[in-house]
Amino acid sequence: MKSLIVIDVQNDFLPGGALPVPEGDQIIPIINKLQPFFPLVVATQDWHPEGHGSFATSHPGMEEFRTTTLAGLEQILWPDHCVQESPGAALAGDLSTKAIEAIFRKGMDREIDSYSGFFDNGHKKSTGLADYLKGRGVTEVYLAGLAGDVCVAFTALDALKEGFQTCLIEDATRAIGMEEFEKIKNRIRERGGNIIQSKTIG
Ligand code: VGL
Ligand code: ZN
Repeated sequence: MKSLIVIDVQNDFLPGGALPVPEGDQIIPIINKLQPFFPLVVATQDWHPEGHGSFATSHPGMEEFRTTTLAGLEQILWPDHCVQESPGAALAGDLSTKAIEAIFRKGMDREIDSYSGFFDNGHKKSTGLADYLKGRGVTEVYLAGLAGDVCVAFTALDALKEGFQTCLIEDATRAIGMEEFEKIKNRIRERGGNIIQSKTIG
């Protein structure tokens, strides 16, 4: 049984948002069209408290997009984004949500970032997504959303670790950094994942 996981399709990641992914809005009609082909659709939502440790503004003197250490891990410092209950944290208005059965939130711990929909970046705390999918009989996951090189890719790598057959739908994602995206797509392939196009689904 297969599931579509829609990752972080939130206003702050769209053009005009706080942490815009170039062309991020272009994936929304594709994701809407894909949903009817899946017996289960779930979503994730980046959901940070104000003053989250991944925000550059939480590190006086540090600039956005520079790297520091958080919870002992390398951490890119982002603009403030997806603050809990802010309009930027809401799912994109054009995203069809009728078929989304559950939404898994992440990034709520100030002290550690959470790119994957399954675990925080230190792999300490689970969101429950893997158990939920397994409980629903899912064996294959298809990934779409934002950003391709960050949360979508980290979710793909964790899905493989959790034993799911994993397909990243390339035209249903956009990346922040194109070089990073190429590298991490190769890592996903090396670990047994597939990079596919939406036209092959249905
Ligand atoms: C994301 C950077 C920071 C994402 C979330 O959803 O890809 N990227 N937080
Ligand atoms: Zn975030």
